[in-house]
Amino acid sequence: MTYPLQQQHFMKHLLSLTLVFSISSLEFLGAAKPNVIVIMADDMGYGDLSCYGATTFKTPHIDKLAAGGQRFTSGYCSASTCTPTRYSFLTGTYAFRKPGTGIAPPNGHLIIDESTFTLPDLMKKAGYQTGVVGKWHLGLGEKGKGPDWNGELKPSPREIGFDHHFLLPTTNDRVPQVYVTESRVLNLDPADPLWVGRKKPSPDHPTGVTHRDSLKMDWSHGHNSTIHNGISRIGFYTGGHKARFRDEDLADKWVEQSNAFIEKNKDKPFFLFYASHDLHVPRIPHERFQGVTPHGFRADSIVQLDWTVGEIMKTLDRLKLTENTLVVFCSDNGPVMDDGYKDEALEKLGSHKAAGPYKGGKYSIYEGGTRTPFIVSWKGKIPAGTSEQVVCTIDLATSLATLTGTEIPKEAFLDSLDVSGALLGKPDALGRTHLIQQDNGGKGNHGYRSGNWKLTHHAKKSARNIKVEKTLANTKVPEYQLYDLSNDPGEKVNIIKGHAKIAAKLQAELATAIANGRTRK
Ligand code: NG6
Ligand code: CA
Repeated sequence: MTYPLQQQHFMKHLLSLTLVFSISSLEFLGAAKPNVIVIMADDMGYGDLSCYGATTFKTPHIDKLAAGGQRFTSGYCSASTCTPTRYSFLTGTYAFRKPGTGIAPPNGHLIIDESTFTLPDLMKKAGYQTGVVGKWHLGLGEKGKGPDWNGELKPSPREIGFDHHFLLPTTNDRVPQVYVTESRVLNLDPADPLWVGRKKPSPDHPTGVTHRDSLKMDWSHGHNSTIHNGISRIGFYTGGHKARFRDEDLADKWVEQSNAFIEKNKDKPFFLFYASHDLHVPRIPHERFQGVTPHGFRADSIVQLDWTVGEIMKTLDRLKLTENTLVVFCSDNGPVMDDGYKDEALEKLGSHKAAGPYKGGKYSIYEGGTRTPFIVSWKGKIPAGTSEQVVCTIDLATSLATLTGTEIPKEAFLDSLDVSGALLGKPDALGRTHLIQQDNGGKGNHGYRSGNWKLTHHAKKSARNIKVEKTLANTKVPEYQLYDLSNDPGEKVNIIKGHAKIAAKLQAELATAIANGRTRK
């Protein structure tokens, strides 16, 4: 069949248009699958970075991320302790929905069921290589059994979506001080098996109580069991001497391992969860960072963490991946000063405000417990600016699904909302309209932010509990309180009496969100 000349021209034009379109959609697809690195600090408060108002020390590398990307002023983690925030970050579901997701003990089993569709599962489905480096604290091994320290640690992150892991099993104030990689303890000598337990293994076993004078950092509460590297910990262990690390070397190891993962996967899309241990106790930064701030090891550890971020960014630059990598910086809960060791965090605090203008910190449902630094950077793709949109670590799951064009099963990511537009700094894109904040969980304490209203609910039985609300030491807290964050970000004046209708509406919304079992439609 022959066509008139004009029509032939038109068809040629159409053909080249289609070609251009498919090339640009390929480019778009490429850009829609950037590498993703989530850097999660441990126990970092809203005011703990110079880009969030700290003035007595500098965090230039994280500041640079913030200056080139979106810096959120209402960025949250979902809980004010570590395990529930990490649980909800990886599962997209509020941790209070699943009992047993509070702070994990040394011998705790993996608390994420193998059948759960997780964020790393999503990223794998989207064609990514997935890895986690750093602090785990979500348990290892089967329920009822816990970790088999001398054998295969199964299930491990591998069974819930991570192709690769290089981890500190819990937190470093808990035993044991060994690395776990490829579901095993690294460098374990079978002739010197590792034993971990809750009871003193022998009457002469040295502890933080019996050998307190020998400690290089004294404990203040708890943390007085087995001694390793001059520091007594939570829990007991023996053996595994060749596998043990020095606290001072953790940050260097995270950099080495993160860089190795990036380098190995530089030609494929990758998802890296870099879970730093800084600035959790025991705060033992490397010797070269000790004393670099006026605040003792707590802020020295922040500067160390900042250095690790700089090293990872350097690697991205060297491999020319910066423009194809989305980097999120966040924290797992708000700040704490004395968390069990006498490291002078409080004595040397000076004018530094770790929680910024917010009330409470770690263990709290006030803003200071969960409103934390939150930065999203992607060179050339995300505009620089400050965003007031409400976003939460729990939202990364669904937002990354949108970003990578990947479908989420209906029964997954029950509370993870799509805030991808806000994360990318798109003009007029909205974040969340509501957020539930929890403490360590299980006790029924919740914060509920809806717009600029903030309702706090302290369950009756915990309203006098020092452990739940350390800052409230033995003062009675009203079961419900209401704050207007637009006028009173520091939650100073409880206005529930004059605003009964609003309080009742928020109370009902909170109760419904809990009862419904999900908040993602
Ligand atoms: C608490 C520990 C605290 C810290 C916390 C977990 C005591 C007295 N306190 O039980 O030191 O380890 O658990 O912190 O033992 S988190 O950031 O991992 O949630
Ligand atoms: Ca933490």
